Order: sequence, then C-alpha cells, then structure tokens
Amino acid sequence: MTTNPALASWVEEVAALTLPARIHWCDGSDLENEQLTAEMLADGTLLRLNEETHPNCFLHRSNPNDVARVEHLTLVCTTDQQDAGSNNHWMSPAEGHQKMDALYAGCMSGRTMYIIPYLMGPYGSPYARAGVEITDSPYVVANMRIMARIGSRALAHIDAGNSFIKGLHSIGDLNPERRFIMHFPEELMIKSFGSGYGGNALLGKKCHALRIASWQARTEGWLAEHMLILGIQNPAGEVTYVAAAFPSACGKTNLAMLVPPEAYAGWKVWTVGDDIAWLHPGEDGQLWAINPEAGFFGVAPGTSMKTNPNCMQTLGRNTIYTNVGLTPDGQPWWEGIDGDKPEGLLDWQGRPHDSSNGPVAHPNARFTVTAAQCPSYSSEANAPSGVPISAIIFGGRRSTVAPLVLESLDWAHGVFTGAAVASETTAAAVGQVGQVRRDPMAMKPFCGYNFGDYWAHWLSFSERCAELPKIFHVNWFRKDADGRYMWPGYGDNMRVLKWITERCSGVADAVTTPVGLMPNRADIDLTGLALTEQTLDALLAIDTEVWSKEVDDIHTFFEGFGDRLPEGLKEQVGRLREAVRNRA
Ligand code: GTP
Ligand code: SPV
Ligand code: MN
Repeated sequence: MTTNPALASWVEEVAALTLPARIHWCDGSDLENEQLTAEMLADGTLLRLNEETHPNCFLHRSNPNDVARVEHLTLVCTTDQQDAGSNNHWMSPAEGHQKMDALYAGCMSGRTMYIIPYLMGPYGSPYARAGVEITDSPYVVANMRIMARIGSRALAHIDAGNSFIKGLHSIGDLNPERRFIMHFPEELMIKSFGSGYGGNALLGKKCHALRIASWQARTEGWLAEHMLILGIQNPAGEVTYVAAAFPSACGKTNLAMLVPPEAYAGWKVWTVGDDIAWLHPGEDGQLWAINPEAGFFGVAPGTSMKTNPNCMQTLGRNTIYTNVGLTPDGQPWWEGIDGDKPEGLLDWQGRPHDSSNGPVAHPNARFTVTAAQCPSYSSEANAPSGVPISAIIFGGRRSTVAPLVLESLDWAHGVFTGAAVASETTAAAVGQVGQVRRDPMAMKPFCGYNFGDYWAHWLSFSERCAELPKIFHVNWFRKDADGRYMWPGYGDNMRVLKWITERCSGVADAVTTPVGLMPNRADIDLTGLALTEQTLDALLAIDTEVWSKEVDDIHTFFEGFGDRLPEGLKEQVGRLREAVRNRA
C-alpha cells in the first residue's frame, strides 16, 4: 500500500480495468521471492537446476513465439508524430491508449496483479529515478528483483512524493497478433501487452531507462544511453572510466567484464554496468555516469571461461536462465560453453536435442543475475555521484568498412561518428539476422524521440561540459575473405582499450586519416598475441572507395530526418566527403 495519491489512484484504475483476482504489493524481501519461486516451480514457469552445481538457479522456457524484443511492435506515442521521429513507430496517444486498454480489459481475471515499486540508480543518488511496474507475471517480478532495486525502499522514495514512471504490463495470451510495447513519454507512461520476454516485459530496462529516460534527459540536460560503463586500472593504480555503446548482442557485457591478456600485467578492468548508462554534467565540468541497473540480463551463447571468465564466475548461483539447453543432470548448457557437448541434452524448448531442430540454446538465450556477484564489480558502482567518464566508445558489428579503432577529431566529429554507426542485426530482436542497418549510438531501438533532436542534444554538450570525454569508434567484428574474424576480440580488446586510455592521458601517438585519428601499427601493443602485421594493417586500413560509398549511405540516412537534422551533422558529412575525396 502507498501514501502517494497518484500511485494509489493509478493502481485502483488499473485494477478496475484488468480485474485481477488478487493484488500483491512487492516488498522485495527474500521471503516474498521464496513464495513466488515456489509458485512458479509448482506451475512449471520455472524448473529448478542441479542444486549441487547450480544452487538457487532456475530455468525458464519462454513461449517459442516470445524470445526477443519486437521492434516492429514497439511504438512511441506523442502528440506530434515528428517528435517521435522516423526512427520510431508512432501512434497518437489517444489511439494508443484505446488500443492497449481494449487489450487490458479483464486480462488479469483469475491472476494476481503484482505491484513492483523500483528505483533505477544507486540508493541516495540524485540521479536515481523511480518507477512502478504493474504486472501479472511472477517471472517478471523475479527478474525485476535482480535487475532493479525493488520493494520497500523504492516505495518509500515514491511515498516521499518523488515522481515515478508508470509501467503497465500483462502477458495476455502471448498471441503475437495481440502484442504491443507502447510508450507515452509526455505522460511518463509505458503500456506493454502480450510478451513476457526481457526488454518487452522488464519495463525498468529498455522502456523506462532508455526510451522514457532519453526523453526526460533531453528536457533536463543529461543523456540516457545504451552503454556499458567500465573502469580501466593501469599498473600505476590509476583508473580511467569509459562508457561504450554497442548495439544489442554486440559485446557490451563482454567488454564490461574484460580480463586483460597475460602480457598486460598490472592492468585490470572494473565493471560498473553492462547495458545502460545515465550521464550527467557534473559541477566540475566532467560527464558523470551511473548504471541505473542492479543486475545483468546477458546473452548466454558464446559465454565461457575462455571468452568471459568474470561472467562465468558471476553465474551459477542465484541465477535465472531463460531459453538455454539442459543437461541430463540438470545443468544449463549453451553453444560455446566450456567442455564437450554432453549426450542427452534437452534444447531450449525442452525437446531432446536434434540439430535439425536448430541450436540447443536459443541464440538470444539469457541469464539474469545480480551485479553484486560479479568478481570485477566496481567499488564505485553504487557511488551516488557515479564515475567520471574520460572516453566514450561507439561501435558496431561490421564485417567490412569500419576499422579496429579510430578517435574522433573533436566532440562534433565524435557525435557524427556515433550518429553514423551501422551494425549487422542480431538475435536480440525478432527479424532477420546479419543485415547491416544504421544504429546511431546503438540507440535505434531505444531512443524515445526524434533522432534529429537527439543528435542536436548530443551536440549541445559542447556548451554544457568544459571537460568532455574523447570519443572513439571500435569494430571487433571485421572478417577476412574466408569469413573469419580477423581480430581475436574478448580479452584482447584490452589492447585497444590501452591505446584509448593512453590517448586520454596524452601519452599515445596517433595519425590523422580521413575518418579520424588512428593508431600507428606500433601504437597497439601486440605482446603475446600471434597476429601478423599484415592483419593489423588490414584491420586499420581505410579503403577510400568503400568509404566514399559509406559517406553516401550516411548522407541518405541523415536526409530522412529532414529539417530536424542539425546543421552540425550536415557539416560533418561534407567534411568527411571532402577528406575521403582528397585521399583517393
Ligand atoms: P545486449 O545484452 O543484447 O545489449 O548485448 P551485449 O552488447 O551486451 O553483447 P554481449 O557482450 O552479450 O555479446 C553478444 C555476443 O557477441 C556473444 O555471443 C559474444 O560471445 C559475442 N562477442 C562479444 N564480444 C566479442 C568480441 O570481442 N569478438 C567477437 N568475435 N565476439 C564477441
Ligand atoms: C538488448 O536487446 O539490448 C538487451 C536485451 O539488452 S533486452 O532486455 O531484451 O532489451
Ligand atoms: Mn542491451
């Protein structure tokens, strides 16, 4: 129960519409979690994994039609369609509410309605924001409990009169024809129906902390971004904080938990966040970042002791696994995990594994686990003021075009570099995988307003911060003629991070190219790595013919934003075209 009248009346309104059998206010306690877990075990929503090898771990199998975000069913409802921009699907708020409320009518009859008060951001942080998710899914409650700070303390924050985002969610009948994720940024409201999966259903994550928060950030002078946050400690013990935006399933969790190669003695990476960053100009003129989340909802396939040992050590206890495979002795299994493939596996749908049915784990299979279990979790991760950001890194998954690393010439060029990011699509969203698309700042699915206005907001930070971070672009996914990755990636990405931190401190060298500043071959420390100089040269090469086509693509994409496209970005297109032409 609440003393906040806005919350009390909204709960009443929702109950009158959805007609639940019971209403449960979540306090976030262990007892509550045990009761919910028992109910989910009883009705098959969860399966208990091997208690000896995986204490307090569970497997959830989604409906096979509900395994990823649905961008085509995700809408931003603003009064003026132009405010949502061509980057979003749009509907008028009146029509949106009508459509959703028709779906919600009586949808919780016979079910329990859970009210989840939550806080995004560390307790006591001036940057933390509250929300309330109302849902009929106990699986959502269990996941939100790990991903956000839910329960009594968040409710006390709301009862103290602080504003909160309203998020209404029902799994409905999981019919994809009756599935929508709608955002009403002008009303600070989210309505989600017909999916129980990840970003569609855990409303604190992409819906609140990115789509609604990006809208608020624009009006209030900060940034809500699809970025990991990490601290890089050098052998002298100095820590440089970096935020990096890569599209979904393009390496944020892995980079955030990086373990440096052996040759990098004395270097260490600290994890602050793996998916979302809220960045605020500080009084000292720097940009400060908090991770609004408290857990990781990470991609399971490809995760192993070899690729991400910190992640493997985070998992294995108090973890919810979604859509992974199952070994005969009750352990989770996915493609790329350590060890040989065991006999007798069940696939993610619970069928005896048969490779003609596809992989064992769904490619977007995920784990949900508290960040507190991560061995590299930063001591600063809960700092109310956040951490000061020295570098911002953009990147994408591109088998061609984009070099291993480049540094932008200045802030405006960096904003352009971010706005021009393109990446091959992944299994994180429903749709074709491997198609190159423009994904500015890795925010294509998540920016809650017109990209033209968003880029203008980014550009405005040159007036807001005296000491802005340097901006870089990386690509770990360049492929050779045989389709193999040319760069080893994972821990070896430390070699690029080192150059980046040394550019920030002013000790590393760079050469000017048409696309930005780049390391000389000798500036990337390859000690202990069997990578030929030719391969490194290829990774750093700028093909002017390819890039002149790239400039045309960027230009065409930008033109789609019409008069909302800031002048500053038009100038950058002109500059790049000129620089590429002069080099050719
Ligand atoms: P979201 O949670 O969807 O936002 O994804 P993410 O950006 O956190 O991506 P994640 O780190 O989970 O990586 C996604 C996939 O890319 C996994 O299968 C990884 O194994 C793979 N991957 C991550 N880093 C690298 C890398 O440096 N090189 C290569 N080749 N693959 C990588
Ligand atoms: C992403 O797709 O970027 C994710 C997973 O981090 S989800 O929570 O489903 O958005
Ligand atoms: Mn993500």
